[in-house]
Amino acid sequence: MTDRMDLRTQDRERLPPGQILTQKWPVLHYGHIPSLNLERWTLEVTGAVERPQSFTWKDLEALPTIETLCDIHCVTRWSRYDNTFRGISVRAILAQVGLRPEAKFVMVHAAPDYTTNVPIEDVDRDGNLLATHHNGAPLTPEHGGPIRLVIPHLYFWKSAKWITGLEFIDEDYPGFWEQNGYHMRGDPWSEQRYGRPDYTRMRRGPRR
Ligand SMILES: Nc1nc2c(c(=O)[nH]1)N[C@H]1C(S)=C(S)[C@@H](COP(=O)(O)O)O[C@H]1N2
Ligand SMILES: [Mo]
Repeated sequence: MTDRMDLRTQDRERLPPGQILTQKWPVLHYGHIPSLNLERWTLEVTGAVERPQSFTWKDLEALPTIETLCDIHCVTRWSRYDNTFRGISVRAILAQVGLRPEAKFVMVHAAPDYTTNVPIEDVDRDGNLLATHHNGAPLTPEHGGPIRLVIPHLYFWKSAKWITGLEFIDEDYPGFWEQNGYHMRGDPWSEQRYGRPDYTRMRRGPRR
């Protein structure tokens, strides 16, 4: 039938190489599900910024909210279409703190003890958000509720659940999965799944 053929043609362009489509939304993370209390939770924005700030939940509520409709792609090969995330625009946070020229990479910090590194160009993009809602409902704890990062154009391990900080750095350092062999950038369209083996030996100094 034409409908089916259309769908297959569409899929070929929509599904990145090596991915398999799923209707469900798998839950994936390392360690336990933390419970973040938004009364006490803060987003620590540190490093190469003009105005480092510890954002409370109230501070973030004053910033613009955006909605992003996107497909998500996990490095373990599942993809899920048509996710509408709603939350605080990452660019609004960047505008608030002011990037310094030496801010070339971001180390994303999350509970419980998760990190992931992302190049600044991949962070400073319109669709990126600190999501609080998915398809109209508050994010459930297993999917990163009450607040997670969403960087839709990269593999989903870069989208840290239970986010607690953005640290702007001048040099790239591997985060949690990157130290364990995952790619430093993670573009699904060019299948940047794994990085160089010697990333596993890279270690960084103390948090600034
Ligand atoms: N804090 C935290 N965030 C995390 C992870 C994690 O272990 N801890 N895992 C990542 C990985 S590998 C994936 S694929 C996605 C999964 O998100 P989901 O469970 O909502 O599908 O979360 C990412 N964010
Ligand atoms: Mo993942």
